[in-house]
Amino acid sequence: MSGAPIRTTCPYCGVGCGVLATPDGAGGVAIAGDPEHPANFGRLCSKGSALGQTVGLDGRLLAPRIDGAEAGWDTALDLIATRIGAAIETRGPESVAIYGSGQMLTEDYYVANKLMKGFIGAANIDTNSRLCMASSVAGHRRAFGSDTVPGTYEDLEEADLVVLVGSNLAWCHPVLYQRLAAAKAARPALRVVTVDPRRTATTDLADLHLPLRADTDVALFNALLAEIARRGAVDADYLAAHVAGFDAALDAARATDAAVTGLAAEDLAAFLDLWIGTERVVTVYSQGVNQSAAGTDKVNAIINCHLATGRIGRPGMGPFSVTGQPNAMGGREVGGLSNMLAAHLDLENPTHRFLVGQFWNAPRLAATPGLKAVDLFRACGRGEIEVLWIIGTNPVVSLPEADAVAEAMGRVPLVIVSDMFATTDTARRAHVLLPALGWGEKSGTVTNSERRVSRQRPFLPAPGEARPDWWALAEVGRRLGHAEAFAYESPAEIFREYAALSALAAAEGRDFDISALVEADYDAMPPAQWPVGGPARFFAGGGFFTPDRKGRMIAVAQAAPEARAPRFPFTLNTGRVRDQWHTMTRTGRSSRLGQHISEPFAEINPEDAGALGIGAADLVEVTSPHGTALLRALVTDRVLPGDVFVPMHWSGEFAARARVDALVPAVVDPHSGQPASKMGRVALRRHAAAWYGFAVSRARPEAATDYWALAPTPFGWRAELADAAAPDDWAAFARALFAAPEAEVVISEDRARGTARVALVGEGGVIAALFAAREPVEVARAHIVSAFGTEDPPRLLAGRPGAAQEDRGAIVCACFDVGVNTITASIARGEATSVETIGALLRAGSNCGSCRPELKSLLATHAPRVAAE
Ligand SMILES: Nc1nc2c(c(=O)[nH]1)N[C@H]1C(S)=C(S)[C@@H](COP(=O)(O)OP(=O)(O)OC[C@H]3O[C@@H](n4cnc5c(=O)[nH]c(N)nc54)[C@H](O)[C@@H]3O)O[C@H]1N2
Ligand SMILES: Nc1nc2c(c(=O)[nH]1)N[C@H]1C(S)=C(S)[C@@H](COP(=O)(O)OP(=O)(O)OC[C@H]3O[C@@H](n4cnc5c(=O)[nH]c(N)nc54)[C@H](O)[C@@H]3O)O[C@H]1N2
Ligand code: SF4
Ligand SMILES: [Mo]
Repeated sequence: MSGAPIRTTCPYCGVGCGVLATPDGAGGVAIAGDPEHPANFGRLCSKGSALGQTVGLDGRLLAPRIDGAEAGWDTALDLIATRIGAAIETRGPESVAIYGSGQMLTEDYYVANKLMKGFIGAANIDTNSRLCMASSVAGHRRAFGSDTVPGTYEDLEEADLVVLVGSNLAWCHPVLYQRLAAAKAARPALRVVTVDPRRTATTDLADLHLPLRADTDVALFNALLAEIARRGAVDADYLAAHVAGFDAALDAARATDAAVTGLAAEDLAAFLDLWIGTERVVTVYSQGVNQSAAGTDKVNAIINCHLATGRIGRPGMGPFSVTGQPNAMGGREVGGLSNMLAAHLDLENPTHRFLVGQFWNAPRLAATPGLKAVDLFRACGRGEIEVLWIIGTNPVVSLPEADAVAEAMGRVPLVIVSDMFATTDTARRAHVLLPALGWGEKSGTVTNSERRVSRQRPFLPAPGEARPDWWALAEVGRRLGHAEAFAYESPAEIFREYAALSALAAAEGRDFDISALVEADYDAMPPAQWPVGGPARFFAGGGFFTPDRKGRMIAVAQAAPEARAPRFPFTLNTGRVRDQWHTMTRTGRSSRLGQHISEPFAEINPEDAGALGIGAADLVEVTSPHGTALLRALVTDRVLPGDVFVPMHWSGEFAARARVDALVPAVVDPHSGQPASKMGRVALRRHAAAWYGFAVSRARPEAATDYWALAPTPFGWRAELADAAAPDDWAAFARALFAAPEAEVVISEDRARGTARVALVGEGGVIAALFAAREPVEVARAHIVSAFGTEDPPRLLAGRPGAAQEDRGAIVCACFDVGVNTITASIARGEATSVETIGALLRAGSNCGSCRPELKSLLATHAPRVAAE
């Protein structure tokens, strides 16, 4: 397969960018943005641009395994079906559970949902979207009567004010951010406000940043609603015709004191003026809103303001929940959550149940909602689940109280994991491993944040025995005796069945309708926004999906701030970095992406760091009642005093103790069941190690030190290390670390100063190098990474570039490998004076543009002082 580019869709974030993939015929692929896709019009971010680096077969699971031994598909599927059958027989259908993912394609999801809810007969299927979108779903359903996203991406460009609440759009939805940045550049009157306790890369675009105290968003938007009413800014006609619940919502809003937000009075006033005074306003929200015990209330507090002003469903106006995963939206549509049926039909609604049951010809359609993710794993821990099938998600890393989750899995007699890799923290705990097709191999559809259904098309052959998830699910369905219901031969057949079901849903007055696609040529199907053939936006003229067709304002109260427990005085905020995707099973393999941030870290305010004696580059132990993590301290005033921010990405595959969800308590929102992933309570302590190290190697090091973190480089690996006791014999230590007992050793050691530099030489030159010291090691890491493999041992061990070379520093631009030192030097010389000149001179930021916010902040901090100053 090589030649013409294949049109497909990016497998990362919910922006859902179109990708042109041109296979080279040797397993590789050239990647470009699809200029015709309406989500990105040709743009891609750093992760999308690096997709070619993540499709290799290195480390792939290529055959089913039972208890660690390779097995044929038949054996594995027979075993699964037999055990599910027996579980249903002996302990009832509720003893079987599926835990899926917004990274499954719609067709996979449809079959999983049908199998579980229709044929196994319990609704114990939930997905990682519970950790992600559940509060938005619950908020939408309360306000709109359905899980409807009213607006489109164009609204961000057409608005006069875009408010980003709990959203780091620059790093998490980079192409949407770029569309917004471009719109603002073209029309500077467009205002941007960020609402986030942290200053992020996104804040650079903002005219106003509101660093509110964690979890006080309800108070902020209640203050806005009260002020809307006070200034007479309500849309009385819209309210009278289309909205119920105004009075109660306003009473609740008036009872709230905005002081808990901790915002400066003038910032709050500026925000109220801007929002109330700007008709075209879009309020975008993401995990700072959803991932909270008050997530659903936050969503409704925001929607209330849009309903009260009638600013919804018109160009440039409306609340806008951006989705995280490539198919978070598709999963919601297809009934991936344990309390929904397919096609936005409700599990609680007897008419809807009847329709779906009849359509599927299902022998025992589930009658009650199933367990939500956190409860599902608690049930595992209580020994109530016999068979657990995990598909496309890594709960041992991503669920709160993650150590308890790992333990709970140990109580399940049969754990099946479908993944592309056998080495994930979750896969390592499976009894049966099923090899799944990955991006580029699998075929189906995904829906993005603006309700646009796009095709993921295959351009690589299925490797080994890997199969699509829908196929494995359907095979189990057939083996359970439902041959006809699961007789699918292709994703196209599944999609057609689903599209036909959506016609029934639409006839019932539901919003979701893709029935126009029943006859579509599946392979050629262009991106289509739903309702297909209908208007692009919802609710400008009312028409909500409630019994009286009115939208609902909901009375929401700000919870009183929790007293800080003296033992755990810090608030643990968690989230994402630019170049990693979740638990790093794919992006963790890309050397391009691994160089932006190569280590797990904790952002700590300088005030707190000072009080605790934590210096820059120290290691810090973060402890909660549930677990501990060991991380690099990043001392920065980007976080408020009392807060600490830790990325969610680093797993047991890439670091010793950095799974932050081991620390996060399993507190959930009462309406949505979504965990409060950003508001744990922790203690911080400086970790004193006897030595620290930096290493590069060809093969993956076998680190067993207290602290280690690994990242790939173009020639192998880089590692950060630290331990409580320094080895007596560095040469022996290095040989063990790099599993090279025979290697020749070049060493330079200063016992008095406690430094050691070791190079191991094997076949073809240097195979590894270690730099150790009593303090966090100061060597030019980017230089060592690029010199490794080309320099002789003494020059490599010198640890810094020769006079003729420069040390690029940490990589900022992943596309062209441009380091921070190169950029700041050019700025300091007065050559690079803008993001554009940096692009022209150094190329940085001129391809995908994901680093442009960072370039902007470098320009702000490194611009040369004018002599007269
Ligand atoms: N690079 C990258 N991009 C991704 C992903 C990835 O793994 N990597 N994952 C995708 C997925 S699945 C998702 S869900 C999205 C998530 O996208 P985002 O929600 O934008 O990302 P997060 O970093 O989780 O959190 C956003 C912000 O919420 C802030 N926050 C924390 N507490 C509060 C609060 O109480 N109030 C407010 N207002 N803000 C708060 C945090 O400081 C953080 O900056 O990203 C998607 N895109
Ligand atoms: N503390 C904290 N925790 C969080 C969050 C947070 O902000 N803070 N965010 C939460 C959110 S929003 C999310 S979405 C979750 C994400 O958390 P996870 O879903 O656990 O993260 P991923 O790394 O995306 O895991 C996906 C797995 O599926 C595999 N995979 C990818 N595609 C396929 C496929 O087609 N088929 C199969 N069978 N496998 C596939 C990948 O190799 C990987 O192992 O984390 C949540 N956890
Ligand atoms: S913004 Fe980046 S990660 Fe998201 S879909 Fe587009 S290319 Fe993929
Ligand atoms: Mo997510």
